[in-house]
Amino acid sequence: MNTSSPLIAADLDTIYQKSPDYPEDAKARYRDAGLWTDMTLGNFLREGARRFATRPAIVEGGTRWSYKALDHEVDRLSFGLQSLGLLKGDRVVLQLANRASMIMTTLACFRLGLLPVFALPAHRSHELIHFCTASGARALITMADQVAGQPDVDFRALARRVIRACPGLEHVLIDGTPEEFTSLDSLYQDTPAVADWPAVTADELAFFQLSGGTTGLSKLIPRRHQDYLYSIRGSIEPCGINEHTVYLGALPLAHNFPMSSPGFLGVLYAGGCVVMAPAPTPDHCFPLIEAEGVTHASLVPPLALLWLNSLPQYAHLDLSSLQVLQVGGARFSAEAARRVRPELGCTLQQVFGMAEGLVNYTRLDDDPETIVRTQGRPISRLDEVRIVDAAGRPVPDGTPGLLETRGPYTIRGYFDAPAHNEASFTDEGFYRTGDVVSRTSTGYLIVEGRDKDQINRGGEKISPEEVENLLLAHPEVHDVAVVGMTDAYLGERPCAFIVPRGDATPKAGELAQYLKDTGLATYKVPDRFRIVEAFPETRVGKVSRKVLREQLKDTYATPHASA
Ligand code: OOB
Repeated sequence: MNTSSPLIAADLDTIYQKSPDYPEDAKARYRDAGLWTDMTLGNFLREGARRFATRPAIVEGGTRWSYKALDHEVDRLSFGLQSLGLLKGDRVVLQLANRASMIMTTLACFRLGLLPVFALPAHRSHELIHFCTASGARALITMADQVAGQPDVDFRALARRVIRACPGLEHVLIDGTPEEFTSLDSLYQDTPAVADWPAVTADELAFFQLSGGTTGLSKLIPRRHQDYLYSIRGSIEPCGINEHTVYLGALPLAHNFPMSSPGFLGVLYAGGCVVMAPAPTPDHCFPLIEAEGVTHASLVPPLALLWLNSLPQYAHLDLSSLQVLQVGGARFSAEAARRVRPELGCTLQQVFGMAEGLVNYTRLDDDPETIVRTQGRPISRLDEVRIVDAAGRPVPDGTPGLLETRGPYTIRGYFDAPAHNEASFTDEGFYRTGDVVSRTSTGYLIVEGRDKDQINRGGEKISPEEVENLLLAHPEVHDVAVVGMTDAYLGERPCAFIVPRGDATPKAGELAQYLKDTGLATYKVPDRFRIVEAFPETRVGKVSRKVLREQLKDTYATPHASA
């Protein structure tokens, strides 16, 4: 690739060197099979603007954008981003709420070849600093409190903290009142800053998503146009998406699930309409379902339960337009899954996916038991799924084993992480998901558990090591182990076992506050702290997390932190 143009980021070659690519034979296979095409994430909307011209693309509150209008707004914002001097290949950390501006900014970045790093609204300065540093970002696009829907968080104050820690950051753009920063709104311009836009091709990098993290900080996941677009196109049919689809954007749109499974990108690809929900709770979502005739929504299991349990209070609303409720991100119990059809009156679609690639769906016409009991089957016939024992030998159907996968939209390595990639990918390029699954005789996967050091808090992933490292720096903490405790609502919550330093008596509330003050996202802060004298050990002298988890079993019902 020739990157020596003044329109292209000077360090783009280095970014490519650090982003593992598919081997040539695999590329040829995916292209020859017609899965990968020349289309890019920046130009599919051009075609949409022609085909679906005046049909609604986005609804936010009382405002509607047609496909043509959306395409035009994306152009205008692209001109503005370019006028800042941002170049193809520059990394831009995006942290935006579920608003039209999130979609427009994402598509403008794709169009210009800027590489967004998709942060979540739940992230705080600890995470943002890592994303900016690890990616070498030139810009951070975040929001003012009044548009974030999180009144207790000052995102501009977070941005100030990030700037102090990241000297390479040149621009902070704010959706909403900018204070000393640049307003995102002011960048919608009618004239191009530069006559020629850099060409972006389908084999190039498109953006970075974030791994749930098992070893400390999240890894950046490099995604390219052709593989990501395939995962989007491949989702349309199994999810029953078409130009009549009205999709509720309820989960944070920066996450892979509501972005591409089929997510807002899949819905826009197919000519449907994306309705922005300011929050995923029934009070926001149920009236929107009725008012906009929402046909599809996606949720994590705790929210699906909340929706089901809230139905009696909303009996006056007509939710009958809802055809499909997708649930994924964490295990949805068969018991809850069984309630969806009779209570909500729509088809449940279980979604078992990962930001690294592989996505499994139950199909809409599957028999009810398959929908309730399994987490679906892969999108593609070229998705390779291996279920193996600890020695790497395949296990028979019905036997739980470790899931390894390779395919047309599963990455071959994390960004800038050679040592971690050695452990996370096999020599043949299979991604070791760390999920323990079994396969039915019909090829459907059932998630049985996990063999990775991660806590899944209702779909939000937490790396114990990241939290432990922060707690170890606390003056009253000698040693720490963070483990997941079972929780009826969230599936799991983090609990920190603490061995105090000397005679210190650290308090739960203070430790939780300490973590928040470091800028850690609140969902990662343990719900419970337990002070212990020493940790149980395994036979080889390591902390036995299994024994710690067992110690918690009798107490997990109490949701608040206690010492
Ligand atoms: C999705 O992506 P990530 O990257 O936040 O998390 C992936 C991990 C999986 O490896 C698995 O451990 C867990 O989340 N997971 C599930 C699940 N869906 C994801 N565990 C049990 N049952 C499920 N249905 O979470 C994600 C990405 C795209 C689509 C859907 C979910």
